[in-house]
Amino acid sequence: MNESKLMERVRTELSEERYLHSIGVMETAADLALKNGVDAQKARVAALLHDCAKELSIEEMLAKAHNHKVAIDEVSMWEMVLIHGPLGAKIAEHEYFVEDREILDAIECHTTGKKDMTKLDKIIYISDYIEPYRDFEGVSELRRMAMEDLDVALKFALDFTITDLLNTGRLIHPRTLEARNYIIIASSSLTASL
Ligand code: DGI
Ligand code: FE
Ligand code: FE
Repeated sequence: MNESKLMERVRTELSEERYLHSIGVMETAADLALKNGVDAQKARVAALLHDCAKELSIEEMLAKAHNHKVAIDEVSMWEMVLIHGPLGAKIAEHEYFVEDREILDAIECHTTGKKDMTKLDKIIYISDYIEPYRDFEGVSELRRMAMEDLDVALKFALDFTITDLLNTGRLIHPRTLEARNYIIIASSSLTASL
């Protein structure tokens, strides 16, 4: 499917608000891709589809997860919002016919992150946080960081998520912790080797 077909389809499947969010992520991700030497077209497709599973009902989500053999771990069982990343990747593959593994992987990990994220994974995670419609305290600072250094922005965003999860008493998914630990270790070994 070409980009305008994808946009048309996403528009009919998602609410107006979620569609506008996805377009916002798409523009931000394309910008960050160009700045970081990443294929902007891949970033646009991953961004456009990243939340394609977000508005399914719980019943639909569980049925599709079952059909596509998406394993639901214990934390995701309690925090079902976490399913829309891995399930979204399957829907992008089977319902939007995306074949590119890098795009599917970026959709898959866009909510929690994971260890050893690619530049495209980081761009989608961060763009989801800073797209123009997002409004929270700290968003301008995060936007500035993202324009300068993806890893610094990613660490800030993960800290922000984890702090919020702690403050609201929610479960922290192991992949969220792995993403943060890994980015700190990778950044410091980078500095140490200089
Ligand atoms: O789908 P979006 O709203 O655009 O953004 P998203 O995919 O980043 O999802 C954000 C939600 O995911 C937000 O409510 C926090 C939640 N989240 C992210 N990591 C974790 C988490 N929730 C739990 N319980 N544990 C996590 O580790
Ligand atoms: Fe999402
Ligand atoms: Fe999103």
